[in-house]
Amino acid sequence: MPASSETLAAAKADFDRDGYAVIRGFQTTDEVQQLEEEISRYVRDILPHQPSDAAFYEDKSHPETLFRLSCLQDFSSYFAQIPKQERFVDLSAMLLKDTVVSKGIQLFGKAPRVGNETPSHQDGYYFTLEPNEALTVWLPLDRTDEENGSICYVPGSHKRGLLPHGRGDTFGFSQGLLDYTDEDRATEVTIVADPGDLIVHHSLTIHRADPNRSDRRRWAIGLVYYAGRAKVDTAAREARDRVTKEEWEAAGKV
Ligand SMILES: O=C(O)CCC(=O)C(=O)O
Repeated sequence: MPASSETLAAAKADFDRDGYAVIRGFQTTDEVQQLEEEISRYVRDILPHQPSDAAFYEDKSHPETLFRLSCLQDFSSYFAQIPKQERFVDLSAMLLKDTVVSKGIQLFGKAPRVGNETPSHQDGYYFTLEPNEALTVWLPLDRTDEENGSICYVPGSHKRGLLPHGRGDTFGFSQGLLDYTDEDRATEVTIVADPGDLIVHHSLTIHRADPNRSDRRRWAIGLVYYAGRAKVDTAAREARDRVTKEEWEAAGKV
């Protein structure tokens, strides 16, 4: 069922004030089920023919430790059409007050017991935009809670601008916030969500997630949209790509 105008207005108010919003029951059980089936099909039939950086694992010799499927839109017509769906485009355009450009769709996984932490960061560090106006729509495929690595947000942090990031130890999120303060930790909000819910955050909102300490999987689909007025700062992007590549090479991941 499409979100009501009241729900959308509330999401806009939350997004503007806090830098994130949650819309409960945005997708039906059948839609979530279809996403699940298409991911299974993708992993079974398509992924084996894709470059090695299309998927990342905590331990490559254990496929069940999958934590990222990147650039799904490039390798699958099913996943390519999802970011084009009106409901996601219209929601993103309304939140960013602009036209939006889709920048892809990926899977964020945390496998039971081994799923690593997501260090505190702002997506805008990776996006390198001027102005830094973008968002990520996050669609949980599993219940996410304090035990399996829910996303935690620092409300209002999108108003602080882009903060310094530096090298961390987490492959796939190599750059974390240099100064995640005690106050940030004290004010962070953990989002408990169910499959079908939609979570969305601004590119400057500080967020992080704990490791998965449970026996339950924590998977989510992420869709990124840039505002039409946001332009890529190519020098910053090249510098960021260089840092990432050097780190991956040093870690023996590429
Ligand atoms: O799934 C996660 O743990 C992190 C996702 C994230 O950082 C993002 O969607 O921007």
